Amino acid sequence: MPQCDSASTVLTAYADVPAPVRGQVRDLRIRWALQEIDRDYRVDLLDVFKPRPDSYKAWQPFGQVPAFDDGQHQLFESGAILLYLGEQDARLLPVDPAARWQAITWLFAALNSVEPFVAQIAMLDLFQAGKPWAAEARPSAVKLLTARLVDLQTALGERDCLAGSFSIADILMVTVLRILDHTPILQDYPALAAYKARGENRPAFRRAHAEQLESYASPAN
Ligand SMILES: N[C@@H](CCC(=O)N[C@@H](CS)C(=O)NCC(=O)O)C(=O)O
Repeated sequence: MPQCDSASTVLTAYADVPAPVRGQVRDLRIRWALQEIDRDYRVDLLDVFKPRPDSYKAWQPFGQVPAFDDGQHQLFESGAILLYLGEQDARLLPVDPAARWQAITWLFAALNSVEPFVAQIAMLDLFQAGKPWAAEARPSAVKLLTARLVDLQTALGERDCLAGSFSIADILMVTVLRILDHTPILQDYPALAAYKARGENRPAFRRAHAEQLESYASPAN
């Protein structure tokens, strides 16, 4: 298994998180990429419920996870870490310039054009649940998201992957779409649901997902 206590590649994650966000925390993106290329890594676990120390903020300025260190570079931001890993392995980022730039373009699209709309729904449903204004804001958030999902489904068309072959763009887009798992929204987008399922059925995703869940201190409920 790539997760290995003596590995020189280090990733940060949380020691425990509340049930609704298990399997969603963004260290999953990096675990998945590392599993795809069979690279050993170890995980530094942080307490999500405690303020992160200044020493950690010198590495990840916002105190979030994931952060990454391979002994050469200390990085943060899941997209940047994926891009860095992609630069090192054609299984994550094609070498052909046209396909490579398509993948990089879609990586940014997942982060900038889709994730904010998806994350807004999770914010309203999971993190602000019960607030009257959250219920009021939801229909307009769904409307904005709908426009993005319609266009994303059209752009994906009949393709299996966003940029020719599987790449870091798919790791990002699939993990972004998974943020909607607590809702039935993707049922209205069968091609996107099938695309997400293809990603989740990859052996590397399954291993990464299992390792993330196994790392949590308290049992799932
Ligand atoms: N843009 C960052 C977002 C990282 C992020 O939102 N991390 C969450 C976990 S998925 C976190 O650490 N949240 C706790 C906090 O913000 O204090 C990335 O993609 O790496």
